[in-house]
This record gives sequence, structure tokens and C-alpha cells, in this order.
Amino acid sequence: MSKQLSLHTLGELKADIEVPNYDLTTTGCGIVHLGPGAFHRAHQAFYTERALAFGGDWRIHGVSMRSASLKDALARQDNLYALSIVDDEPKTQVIGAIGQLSTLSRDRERIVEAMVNSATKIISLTVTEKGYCLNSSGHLDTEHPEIISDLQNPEKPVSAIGLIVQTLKLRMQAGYADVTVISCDNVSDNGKKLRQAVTEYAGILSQALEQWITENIAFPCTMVDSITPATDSEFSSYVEQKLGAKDNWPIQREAFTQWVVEDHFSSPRPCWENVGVTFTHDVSFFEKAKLRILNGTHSTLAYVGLLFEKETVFDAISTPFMHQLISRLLSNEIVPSLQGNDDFDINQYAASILKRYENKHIRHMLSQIAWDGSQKIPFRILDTIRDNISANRSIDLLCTAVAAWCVFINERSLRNAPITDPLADELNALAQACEHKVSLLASKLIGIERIFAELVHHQGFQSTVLNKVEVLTACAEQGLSQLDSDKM
Ligand code: CS2
Repeated sequence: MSKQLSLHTLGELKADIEVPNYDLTTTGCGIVHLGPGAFHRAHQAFYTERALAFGGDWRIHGVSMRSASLKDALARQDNLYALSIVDDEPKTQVIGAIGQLSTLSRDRERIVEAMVNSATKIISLTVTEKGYCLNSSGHLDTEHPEIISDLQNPEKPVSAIGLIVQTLKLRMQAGYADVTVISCDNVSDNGKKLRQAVTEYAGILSQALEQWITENIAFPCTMVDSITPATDSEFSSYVEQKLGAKDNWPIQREAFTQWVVEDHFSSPRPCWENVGVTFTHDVSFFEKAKLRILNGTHSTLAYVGLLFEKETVFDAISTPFMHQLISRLLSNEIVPSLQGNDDFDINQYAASILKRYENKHIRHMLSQIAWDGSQKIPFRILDTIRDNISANRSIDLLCTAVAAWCVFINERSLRNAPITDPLADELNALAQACEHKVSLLASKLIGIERIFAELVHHQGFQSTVLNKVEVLTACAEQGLSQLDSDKM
């Protein structure tokens, strides 16, 4: 059996493995990150690792909101882990940027203390779309069970919003305004949405706190990008062989990575600009382009691909009719919705994304991308539909994506397979009430205002989706060999 990755065995790893080049025993934390999942460890922790080489106490205290599994897995290896680039030129390095790990349900006091500590200058988060607790009109969802609980008991928060506000309240009392709160989630205008949730929540507790936050704390918007498939046992064995040591939870990603950050801070920060992070005064175009081009086509591939029994993004994009479908979706409906920024070559960006999906070294499961559809579809697909409706452009293939999600929900419920989605109970109940009649279910699903907002009243959208549900189910029955994307 190989040795365990740890501070003690760092010097014994195979010679081609890059290891932290700063002093792990003396470098402290300056960032608290909520949600240190695979994406964070492959992306922001990677950039921070590089920035640490320039000095400063900028390691990260990672806070898992619920599960203690990461803390337990990395405790045995001094929070070190391997990051592997899975591409034509593979590379593995050990990341030391995570200095501490905690779990909210177990270590609340310690976490609040760290967030209020004057050494902490950045609070960042990847808590996924649902973690923002916003309703479909962009306001704090005061009926959200976690928000109800936090407002009743603000000193023992369970939501990210409640935790941030409790921290900011204590920082206000201590006079520590020098902190920046950075959303790193795939949500359009993520910083603005986070500020909205935080200030609305704070305002319910105290006007003075809301005012202090509004006047003092920056919430920059960001665009984050790198494809990061989940870790499986095959990948863990690959890393063990690369390192010559066992890692309980290694991470993989493609070579491409991008982080664009709005240059608006209320605190010092690591010198991320030296290590490939782009700082700009306006991130919105980058965010919008990435969400629509990459995430929009990812979700389309996931729901259509699963319907045709494909397992991974690579399998789906290698199927000719799906490749055609995504190319046409991009050129006819998504790219035309993104004009007006001369600094950004949208056609080139769209083409590069197709190449990224064709990376044969990555097994990115469509079932992983299909999670949380009710939260993802609005940002990835519906905003493009809205723009196309107002500009009189086609919404045909975008509606195919929505229709494929409806068929996916029906199929999962029919097979009693779990649906990973915060609205899973409601979606399942609808599918059962419709006795799994797919067209009937689709008409109910696209009537959910919390997801589709005003589109529930848009005749053109409603009838196109219902028509696509029929087309898709007929195509699935015909089998793949006779398909071309024109049918969809
Ligand atoms: C994916 C994203 O799981 C998903 O929904 O679409 O995580 C995607 O891989 C990243 O946004 C790429 O930057």
C-alpha cells in the first residue's frame, strides 16, 4: 500500500509533481470560502496557490455548509490535495492553499470567529444557484425554510446569506469594514444578486446594519470557468500512481481555466492579477456569454443526451446529430443574442467551447450537469429566450432544451430514479399527478412561475416547448441511426 499524502511525505512524491513553493507551516489564512467543493478546489484555490508564491497570508479556510466528508477526508493529509489537469498534456500538482476546513453544522463558532477575524479580508462562496435564496423576481425568498429559520435565530445561521450577515454585523460592531464578499457561482450578475440577498436580509434585522453594509462592503461580480468532473475511484487510482502516494480526495479539471473579476474591492486581496486572473470594470458581458454559450449548451447536451442514453459530454458531442444540434443552437439562437461587445470574439469563443467538449480525456457525466435544472435553466436558457423573443429571433432549439428537461423529469419519476433538485418533491408530485403522461406533465412544468416567471403566459414559448416534447419523444422512439438535428 502506498503512503498517505501529507506534509511529512511531500518530499517523497514522484519527481515531476509540483508542490507548494511557500512555507506551509507559517503561512496563515486571509480568505474564508463557503462551499469548498470540487470547482473551488480546481479553480479559485488553484489561482490562490499561485498567488501565494508572491507572499502574504492568503491561505483559505474552507467552510462546508453541511457535510463533514471533505474535512474528514483531508484531515488525514494536512488539507493537501492533488489537482490533475486531464488534457492532451496531463499534469498533476499538490495544492496547499486550503489551510483549514470546517463544517457549519459542527463548527459554527469557530467559523464565525474566523470570518470576523481582522486577518480575514475576503469571504468568497460557491454555494450554487440555490444557495442565494432568491425568488424569481430577484428578491430574498423570505419563505425559504433556511431564511425563515435564520431570521428567527440569526446567531445560529444555517444559510450562507444568514452566515454572511451575522459575520458582517459582528464586523460592524468591531469596526472591521475591510472585507470583500465575492460570489464565484455561475449566476448572472452574481455579485449584485448576492448583495441584494444580503442587504435585504440585513434590512429585516436592522436598518443600521443594512446601511453599513451598503456603504462599506464591496460585492464584485465574477465570471468563473473550468470544466471540473466529479472524482471517481478510477481517477483516484490514477492520482495515486502519479503521486506515489494516496490522496483521499483528489480533483481533476480540463487545462482551460478563466476567472474574470470586477475590480471593486473593499479590502486588500492576493495578487491574483499576477497569476492569470483578469480584473475589469465590467464583468457582465463575460458572465452572460459564458452562461449562455457554455452552460446553456451543457444543459442542452445533458437533457437531450440522457434521453438518447448517452453518459458523458464526450459521448453526446461525438454523436453527429447532437453535434449538429449544438452547433445550430449556438449559431442561430445563442450567438445572435450576444452582440455588442467589440473586445470579445463570440464566434471564436463558441467554437472553442465545442473543442473543449471534444476532450476525450474527460469523463464529465451528463447526470451531474442535469442536477438542479429548476435553478440552472433560468440563467442558462430562459434569459436567452427572453432576448430572442423581444428581438423577434428564433427560440426553436432553446425550447428543445426546455422540452428535453421536461422529458427528463418524466423519465426519472417514471423509473423512480432520484431527481437532484431543490424542487424535486414538487416535480415528482406533478409527474405522478399527470400519471407520467409527458405532454400533460410538460404543460404543468412550464407553468411553474418560480422557474419560468412571465413566460408561463407567453403563448409562443408554451406552444413551442409542447411541440418539441412531442418531437423529442417521437425521435427517441425512432432510435438514433435515422436522426438528424433538423427534426428537433
Ligand atoms: C456545468 C458546469 O455542472 C454543470 O452544470 O455546466 O459546472 C460547467 O462545467 C462549468 O460552469 C464550466 O465552467
